[in-house]
Amino acid sequence: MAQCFIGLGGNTGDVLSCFDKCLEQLNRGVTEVVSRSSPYRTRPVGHNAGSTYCNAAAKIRTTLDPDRLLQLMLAIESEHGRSRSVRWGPRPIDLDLLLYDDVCLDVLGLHIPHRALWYRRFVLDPLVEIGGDILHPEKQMTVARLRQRLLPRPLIVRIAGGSPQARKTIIASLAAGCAEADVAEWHEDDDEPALLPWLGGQQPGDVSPFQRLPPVPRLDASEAEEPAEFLCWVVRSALG
Ligand code: PH2
Ligand code: MG
Ligand code: MG
Repeated sequence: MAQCFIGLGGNTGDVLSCFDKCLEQLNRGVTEVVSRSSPYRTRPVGHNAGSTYCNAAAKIRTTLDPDRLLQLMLAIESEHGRSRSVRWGPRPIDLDLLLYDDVCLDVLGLHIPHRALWYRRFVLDPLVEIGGDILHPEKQMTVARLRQRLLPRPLIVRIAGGSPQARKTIIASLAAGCAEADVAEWHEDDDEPALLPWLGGQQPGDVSPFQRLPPVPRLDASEAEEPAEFLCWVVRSALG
């Protein structure tokens, strides 16, 4: 039996009763719900995100492999009216596979642990309630510690990689959009920031400089279509 954690979120309709129904459906046959967090009202993240969200987390046990479990979760989501027309749009239910034992998997459509779990307060707050001592297998930190490192204000954000001009632009736009964050360029001898977004840039044949940054708090923004916008939502999700 694998031990997994899933994140639940939603902001349309009767979200709490939808959580109940989804968890009932996940508590049958090959999957068992072991515990669940209380619901949290959270600030919507994303410019299409709509009104206040409700988020929660659940611990489950299953004999399904990660792919099958994800298929089951997607089937339950669509049964409850989830459509995927607007990225980050309002939704009755979003079920995210956060952790599956200590599996690290990065294939098309399936990223375990969930890529954003380590810096999103709307994921970490409920997760810590039911599994604070669980170790994030990639970051090698407990989820309680991952959450705690986001609490000091201002939130320290340092920008690495990219051109000096790209860094300048990003810093200005983050400083304007996120008042509770202290955003500046990264210098190697700085104290560890809360978030260290990397804007890309690689010498041919070199080990990626990104790989040389510490696993926490590095964050690869080099493939974002709109890095300034992407990072603005990242920082807001870390502020909570
Ligand atoms: N999920 C999103 C986008 N924005 N905001 C909050 N507060 N909670 C969420 O679960 C959430 C969100 C996309 O999955
Ligand atoms: Mg999802
Ligand atoms: Mg989600």
